[in-house]
Amino acid sequence: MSRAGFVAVIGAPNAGKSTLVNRLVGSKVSIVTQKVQTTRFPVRGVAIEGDSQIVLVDTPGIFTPRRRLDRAMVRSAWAGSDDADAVVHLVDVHSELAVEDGTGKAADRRSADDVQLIIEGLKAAGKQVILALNKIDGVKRERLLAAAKSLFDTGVYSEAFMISAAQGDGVLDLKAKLASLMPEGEWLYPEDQAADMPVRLLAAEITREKVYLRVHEELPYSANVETTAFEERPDGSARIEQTIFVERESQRPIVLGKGGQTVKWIGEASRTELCDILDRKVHLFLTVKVRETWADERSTYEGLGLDFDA
Ligand SMILES: Nc1nc2c(ncn2[C@@H]2O[C@H](COP(=O)(O)OP(=O)(O)OP(=O)(O)O)[C@@H](O)[C@H]2O)c(=O)[nH]1
Ligand SMILES: [Mg+2]
Repeated sequence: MSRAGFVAVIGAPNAGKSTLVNRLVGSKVSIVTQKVQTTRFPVRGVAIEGDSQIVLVDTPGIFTPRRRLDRAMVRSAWAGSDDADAVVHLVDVHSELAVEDGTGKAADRRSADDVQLIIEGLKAAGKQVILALNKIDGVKRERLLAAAKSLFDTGVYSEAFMISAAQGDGVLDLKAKLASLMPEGEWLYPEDQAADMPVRLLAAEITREKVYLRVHEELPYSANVETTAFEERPDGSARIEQTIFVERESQRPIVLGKGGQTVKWIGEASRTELCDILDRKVHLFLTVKVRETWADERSTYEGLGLDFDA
């Protein structure tokens, strides 16, 4: 009998959720950067293990929201976990241990606080989920066990795994467990389908990833990418037009770079990856615009499938 179901991967921003989903699926379905709050809306990826089809739902990080977009992202992450057959709470063990040692930076402390916020949320919901300690690479085993124990003692976890999403350690064990938790039933996607995102949105995500990779220091948080035109050309190539929106006039020159060099790099990196993913020649045209209110416009949320009024 075949099995199929949904697994939500939740966690603090930057825990490695998207990295894990990509690893489980075996191809890139969700963008990854070193910046917190990279994933903005639930992203599905499909993994297969024996007779089981596991639809992974990569979710935005859960944190204390301040702005409208934060609220919508966090709401969508919790909603993703409500609808799932199993939930994995991914925790960045580096940050947990750094905070314990007193060597943690502000980002580590924020991460540890967000982990507590999630544990409180799980308690309130009366939920038990799977704990996965991530980024075990370079951490001593005794320390991992101690970190796992203190989290496990909160009572919100049914079991614990130790993994490195980036390097793959422990991921197959986790995958086997998830497969066994899927309810019996017909597969939800064709066997050869790994991702489920409209192509215009996918193209925008790839470019947003390159923006973050290139200018994450200078651009705190606030860029959006929209695909404004996607045209299949008679020669089989695709012509894509996109706009990168920033919130401040001062951010435009950052994204453009000297003589347009930065945006050129972003366009070239995105185009190369899009050629690969779409398996065709791609012509990509980028424009950088200032739109102070993009994060407060209903259309932005509709485009991402997020709740404007969350
Ligand atoms: N050392 C180490 N780094 C990792 C591991 N997994 C992920 N990372 C890194 O952690 C950073 C964040 O990874 P993401 O997968 O984007 O994290 P996320 O949880 O999806 O982040 P948000 O979408 O912002 O919530 C990236 O720089 C990854 O390369 C791991 O197992 N070990
Ligand atoms: Mg992510």
